[in-house]
Amino acid sequence: MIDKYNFTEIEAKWQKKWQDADIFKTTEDETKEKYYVLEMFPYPSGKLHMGHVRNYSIGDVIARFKTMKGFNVLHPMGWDSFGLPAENAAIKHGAAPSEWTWNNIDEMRDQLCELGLSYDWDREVATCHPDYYKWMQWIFIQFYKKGLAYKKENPVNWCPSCQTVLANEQVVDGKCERCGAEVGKKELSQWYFKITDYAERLLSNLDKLPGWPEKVKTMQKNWIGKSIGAEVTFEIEEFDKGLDIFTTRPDTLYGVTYMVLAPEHPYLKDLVAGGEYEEAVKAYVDKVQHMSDIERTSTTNEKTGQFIGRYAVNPVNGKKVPIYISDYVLMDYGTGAIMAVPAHDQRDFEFAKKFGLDIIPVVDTDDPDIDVYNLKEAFAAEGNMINSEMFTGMNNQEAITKIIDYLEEKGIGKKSINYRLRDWLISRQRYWGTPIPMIYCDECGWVPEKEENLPVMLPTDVEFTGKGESPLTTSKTFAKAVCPKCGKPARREMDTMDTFLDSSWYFLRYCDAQNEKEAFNLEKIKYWMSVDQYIGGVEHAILHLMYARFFQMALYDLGLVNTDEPFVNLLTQGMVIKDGKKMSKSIGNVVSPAEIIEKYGADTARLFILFAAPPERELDWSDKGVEGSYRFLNRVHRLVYEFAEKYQDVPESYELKNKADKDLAYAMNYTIKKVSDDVGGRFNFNTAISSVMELVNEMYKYKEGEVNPGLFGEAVKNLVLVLSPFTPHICEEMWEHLGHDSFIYKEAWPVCDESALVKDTIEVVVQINGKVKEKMDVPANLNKAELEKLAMENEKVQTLTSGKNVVKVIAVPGKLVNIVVK
Ligand code: ANZ
Ligand code: ZN
Repeated sequence: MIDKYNFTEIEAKWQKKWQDADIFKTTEDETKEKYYVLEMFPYPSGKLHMGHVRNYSIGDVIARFKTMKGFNVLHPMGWDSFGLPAENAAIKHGAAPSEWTWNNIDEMRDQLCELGLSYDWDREVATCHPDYYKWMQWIFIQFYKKGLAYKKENPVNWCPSCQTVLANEQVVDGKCERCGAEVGKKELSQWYFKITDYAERLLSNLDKLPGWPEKVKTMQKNWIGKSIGAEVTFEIEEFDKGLDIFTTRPDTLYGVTYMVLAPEHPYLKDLVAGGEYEEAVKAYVDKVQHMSDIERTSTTNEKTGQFIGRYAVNPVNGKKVPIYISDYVLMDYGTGAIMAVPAHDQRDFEFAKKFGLDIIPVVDTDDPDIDVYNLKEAFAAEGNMINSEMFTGMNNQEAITKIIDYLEEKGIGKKSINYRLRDWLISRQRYWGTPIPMIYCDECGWVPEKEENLPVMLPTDVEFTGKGESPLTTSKTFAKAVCPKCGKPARREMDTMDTFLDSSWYFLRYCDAQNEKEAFNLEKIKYWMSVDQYIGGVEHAILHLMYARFFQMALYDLGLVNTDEPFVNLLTQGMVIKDGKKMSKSIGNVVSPAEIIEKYGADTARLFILFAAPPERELDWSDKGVEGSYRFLNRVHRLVYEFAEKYQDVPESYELKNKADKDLAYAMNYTIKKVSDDVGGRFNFNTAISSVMELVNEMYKYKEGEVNPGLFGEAVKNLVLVLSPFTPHICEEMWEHLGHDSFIYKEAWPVCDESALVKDTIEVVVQINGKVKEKMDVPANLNKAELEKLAMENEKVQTLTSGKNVVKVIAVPGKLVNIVVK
């Protein structure tokens, strides 16, 4: 009797067996080559979504495949479990953030197990666990001691009605997400990491990452935003300080017609004090204060600004130019002041048009459609210098270097490099995060907590009202501390860390997750790092990956790890969409993993997700596709069970007796090769699965004829083996049914017999004057002359060429013969 494919039973059975036998546990083994495959760990929201299923299915296939290939595979999972949602739940439902979080973790862990994922759960980490955040605090202190952490005043989002600090994501259209009040700014002293010290290395190291998608590297490059240019000092009339500006176009110095300061520029107050423009300037500054940088730098807004009643002097030609303030100049880039060249910068062009300022071209072009003395928009391309004294006539690129040399010689400017990358603001006025382990003493200032006192525990005697600076301030016990330096009473830092810190080193902790003495042991890091394959959503292409790279570099410089890049290869999986749209509650097109697993089983869900699209592309959810995957697994199951019933005592060795045998041997070996290449190479799981489907078709065809049990048994065995990384439960079940008492997960990956792939005969086409006229099956190993002879003897060819003059015959063995006739 043929058993029905009962996925519910099979999947529960194997998940339990795997767990009981602890088969996914990994330890360092110097005799084996290691392979570290990692999926981005989830935030424990409580429910798995299809994006997770896709991400983890991809990782699981790779992990299982590499294991079968003989690698010592590290495949861990954990929880990015600090963050705002837990705190919001506490405010809304009164549940303690820790309780809410741990319940969610338990639920999500169960869901991951139901997918049959091969994680070594002994290495599980949760960033909200004191065993983890203790070491987070320890790392913070190492960074602090190295001068990588500092405190500085910075404006934060402040809701005047809730009396609370808001995260950027809590500000919606400038209003408080909770109460709808207009959000303002408040100056708070905040902690920063000096990621800018690493700007150049974060940029140049990208060249060492050939295994990363180009688009991700480009996004990182743009985020770092390196600009090479010059700093030039302009004198201000009747003012004792020079005005430094940053420009990427020193070649345009002779085209400067005005200057612009950021409204926050430190000179501004003194420049306007007591003057006739003081009031107007103040009013403008007030207006800009409420705008975000995005609004300020928007290219679609009409330009605004205010003359400040002052003039600067161009250091190269002594020309006097007016000074303005405008929102399009930002204080925290370059020097917060610019020289404006309307002829060659579009923003300056629009500003000059609006305020009736001069436009002086200094770069000309051969383009007949552009008249630089009568521009419709700024001319930003290359060209030859005009109106620029001794630099006139040069190519402008050449002029850039020449002018910088000149500025340096005269002592009025110098070469300068700027990065868009800002220092990382890491403090949050939140409860559910890692406490920053710093103590403020009136005598000693900021002092790190003693390492033996770590972790600085999150207190539980706090209130969640949604009001006030941070729930931590409501604790009666937390603030009180003793200065680690002088022993006097002192107070603790009330801010917690940005959760991006937690996720910047979790991959290191996985290498040594249970270490109670260190964050991680260097020897273990040396064995496992770097991560060979990292997999996650492209939404993390900038921040998470940048921060993790920064941590790795800083830890490397501290001698704590042995590589300065954490992830050798990166795969960014595409989104799961339905009906052409991103799955979302508001559209109502969400398909829940639990539903699919209940109806079809985890193997079907995995197979569909891996088959429906290459991993980097979008995946269009299709109920039909799921149904198809389910039918395919049933078809495999039937085939295997029928074989096991019909043929017992199958011989180990066999001979290929006829064409059908040879064809099946070919199909089997071809599939082994194809799946090995597709999974081992560029992760083309979809084409790998197609080739398994073709093999199944071949096997159904084959069993209708004369069956060679040894060969067929071999095909059945290999079919189950190559399918097992994709659909592990059903494959374990079939493997057991075939009489094996081992886990298929521990089996060796099958090897392709290349000799079976050599076909005895091969098809070649015959062309006459370049047009295909005939196809012939010929022995595969023919040489040119033999092939030509066979073609000319072919009956159809003879008819077609009869009476004509054969001018030339070109024979390409294995492919074609072209006969040229007149
Ligand atoms: C004169 C000039 C002429 C400029 C020209 C450009 C074109 P990137 O490439 O992004 O680094 N700039 C400098 N500091 C600024 C600030 N704080 N806020 C807004 N704009 C600022 O851009 C550098 C250019 O942006 C600089 O070169 C400066 O304008 C402007 F034909 O100087 B340029
Ligand atoms: Zn002290």
